Amino acid sequence: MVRVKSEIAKTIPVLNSESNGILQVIFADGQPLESLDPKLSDSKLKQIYHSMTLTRAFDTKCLSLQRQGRIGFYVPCAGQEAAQIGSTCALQEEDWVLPTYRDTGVAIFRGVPIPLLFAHLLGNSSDEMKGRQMPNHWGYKEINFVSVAATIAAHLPVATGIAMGMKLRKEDKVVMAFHGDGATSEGDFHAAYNFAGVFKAPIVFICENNGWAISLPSSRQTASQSFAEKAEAYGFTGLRVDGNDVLAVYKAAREAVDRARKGKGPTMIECITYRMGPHSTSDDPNRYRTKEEIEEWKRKDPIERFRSYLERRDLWTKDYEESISKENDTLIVNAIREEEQVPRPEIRTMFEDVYAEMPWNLKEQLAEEEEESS
Ligand SMILES: Cc1ncc(C[n+]2csc(CCOP(=O)(O)OP(=O)(O)O)c2C)c(N)n1
Ligand SMILES: [Mg+2]
Repeated sequence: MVRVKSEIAKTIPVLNSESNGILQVIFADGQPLESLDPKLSDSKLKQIYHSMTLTRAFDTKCLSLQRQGRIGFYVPCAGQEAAQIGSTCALQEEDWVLPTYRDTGVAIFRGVPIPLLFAHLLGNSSDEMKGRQMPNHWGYKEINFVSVAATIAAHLPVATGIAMGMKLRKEDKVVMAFHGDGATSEGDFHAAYNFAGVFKAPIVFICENNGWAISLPSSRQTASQSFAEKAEAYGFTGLRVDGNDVLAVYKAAREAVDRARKGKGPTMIECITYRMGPHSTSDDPNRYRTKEEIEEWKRKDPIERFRSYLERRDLWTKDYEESISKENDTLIVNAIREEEQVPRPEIRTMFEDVYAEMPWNLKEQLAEEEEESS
């Protein structure tokens, strides 16, 4: 049993006997624990489900596009939709997110249009990153979605800093920062958590414990009993949540976001989930994990669990599934077709946005490049 002792833990009765100290709202058969059900409106529940299915369909398509050589690289998120969307759903529009390369569900739920995601993966001239960022390392300024950092955990001190800034400016906003189990071994993780705790920053850390950091299992990542208890050392609560249960994630995140907004400081939510696919399209997980493990987690698919819950509430039918699946497919197929026609960014964009006034050496290189490509 995990030790959970802080104030927020007392407000959420996480320690029900069936879940072994892990917050769970929807059981495997779709039955909710009535006392914990956040009782979201029908339309919100459907919006969450639709986003989860769109994320899965987009993810599946991207893997196949990479195999066909139509995009160069992709980082899949299948299996983690509940952790990503349940948490993001607790935020308001003006809040900030600092995601990882795997958080496609966060981008989709925050409203990044599918064509823009493809533009980025293709690195075409519609890409807001102008083809300069590694694939999956997107960022969208207008929606307070901070560009993904490839250096694991490097965004966490930045996230805490943003939250501290919000507090100093007396803004009513919250930061949500995502990281993996592997990120907890980085110095930046500890610096970010320490500052967040000391300065009571309005931040919620979402730790997506997906079992693996590339080929290193989370059992080898720490000698602690859980990742959540690391937050306790920094003076704030870490909760363990069934990361494949979208309502459990939402419930914990909602409480944490509300507390942060009220000035009550940070919370960490460890979402226990699973990376169903490879680490990236450059990885072959069959070399380091068993088929049995993969099969076991397939049975805990977060989308299926939520579907059973919706069906019990008469919000899901086969016709509904067919209609959203068709809608998702059409959106995805049209978007990739259109984005593949968009030309590459102009060469000059490679030299822009660093200096207010372009220095002579870059001007020279730019002129050479333009001459060669003309
Ligand atoms: C500072 C740093 N060290 C190592 C790497 C190489 N690397 C890329 S992803 C990764 C694993 C991260 O695992 P985790 O935090 O659990 O996130 P996940 O990939 O499982 O979502 C590593 C070690 C890196 N990008 N940055
Ligand atoms: Mg991981």
